[in-house]
Amino acid sequence: MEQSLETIFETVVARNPGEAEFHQAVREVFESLAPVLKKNRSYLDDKILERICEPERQIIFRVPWTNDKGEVQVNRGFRVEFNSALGPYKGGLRFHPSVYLGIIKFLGFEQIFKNSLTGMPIGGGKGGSDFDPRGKSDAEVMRFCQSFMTELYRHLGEYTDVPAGDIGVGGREIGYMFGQYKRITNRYESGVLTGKGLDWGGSLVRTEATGYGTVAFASEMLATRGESFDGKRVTVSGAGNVAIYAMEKIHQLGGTVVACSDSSGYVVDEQGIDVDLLKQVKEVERGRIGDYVARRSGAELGKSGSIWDIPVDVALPCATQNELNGEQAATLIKNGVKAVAEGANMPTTPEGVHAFQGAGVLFAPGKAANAGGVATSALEMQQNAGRDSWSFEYTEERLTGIMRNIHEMCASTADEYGAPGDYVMGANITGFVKVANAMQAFGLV
Ligand code: NDP
Ligand code: 2IT
Repeated sequence: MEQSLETIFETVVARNPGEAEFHQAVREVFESLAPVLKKNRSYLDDKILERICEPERQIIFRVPWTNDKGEVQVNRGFRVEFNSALGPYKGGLRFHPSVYLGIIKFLGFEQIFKNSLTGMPIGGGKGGSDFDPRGKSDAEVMRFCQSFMTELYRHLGEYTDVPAGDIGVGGREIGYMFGQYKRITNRYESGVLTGKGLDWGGSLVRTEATGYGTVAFASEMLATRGESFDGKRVTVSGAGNVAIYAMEKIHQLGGTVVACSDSSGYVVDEQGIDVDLLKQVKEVERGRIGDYVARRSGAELGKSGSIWDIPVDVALPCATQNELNGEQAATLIKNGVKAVAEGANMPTTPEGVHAFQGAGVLFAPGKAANAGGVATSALEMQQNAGRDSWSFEYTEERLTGIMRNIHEMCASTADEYGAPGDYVMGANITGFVKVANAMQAFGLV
């Protein structure tokens, strides 16, 4: 990293001790920015980098609730309102026991640049809790969500801050939170949350959007080398919202997903994952990957070290941060992987990213490849503002157009800055410049 950037980075680390994932996300962006600062020193003079690394507002709060035995439980809630230069804070809520401030800040920081790349009027934010929804009854999840929203509502609004889902937060949780927001505020403010149910202000394609969008981005990358998903073997890690709809789209395009996973292990299914069965196990029954294996002949639980040991043409990490490391990347490369696109946020470690790029593998960073989810959230906000609802076909067309545009911008920016094919640099620079210019236009804020 260039010296001026290294100095600012060291300050960020010192000011935010113990937040390893946040440091990692900041470093990755900074590593792309030297040529931008060379072209435009005013970003340094105006302290844009120092300002962009400091959230506009961070809210940390107590979330008390009672379990089904009547025992009092206490969790911690977070909302980091990172940057509102381009629009209201926008980004998901994550409910997972690993959540702490450093995770929410890394996700919120990524969200600033991702949302900028979508071309939609949305700023960056993220929130969540260390609440673990696994094994909880619907009634417990409801009481938790109501308590969470009882504090959070005062910070939200369709023009202020608009949460959505992320790990552990889907349609059920959004329903409980929207219901509580409506009750407390006495307002039917559809645009305050996205990922809503289709009967009460949700958008068609939002459920599918992140997975479909990731596959759209990967298709665009493959097309630059005259290739497509047709006939390709693919691994998709995870078995949640992003993973399931990535698999569905790959099969529509003629590829075969031979492996997927959850935190209990991975499954290998050489005939191709049966996505309908996986939806039944994961979305309806909230079961484990082993339940899929038990009901699918020919599928087996993976026995070797990791899901990345399986030889494939394309790999889509769609579970969680740092799930694909340098050694695993080397294995994928040895086995002939052609393209990797991040459906999850920051799933590849820096060593993994450098390995793929060094080997000439097409590599799409999450902030570009998984932007289809938040972009479709913005389309949901647009429909809510217009009291309108669009068809599946029209909404998917808009999503595909947005993903093509992001690919095009990342590729052309990488070309312009002398790093053709470097989608990491292309995404970081394109996302950053727009936010930085807006911050400068607003004066010192
Ligand atoms: P879900 O909760 O629907 O699914 C998450 C999946 O990842 C599950 O299979 C889960 O397994 C697995 N997983 C989660 N944490 C871990 C862990 N620590 N170790 C191993 N496996 C884990 O979440 P989503 O599909 O929505 O999110 C997946 C990723 O995509 C996240 O990185 C998220 O930030 C990102 N993302 C999501 C978007 C969205 O619209 N939902 C938009 C853009 C990015 P298990 O059930 O066993 O925990
Ligand atoms: O990481 C992400 O982009 C999301 N979890 C989706 C955010 C949103 O507001 O739809």
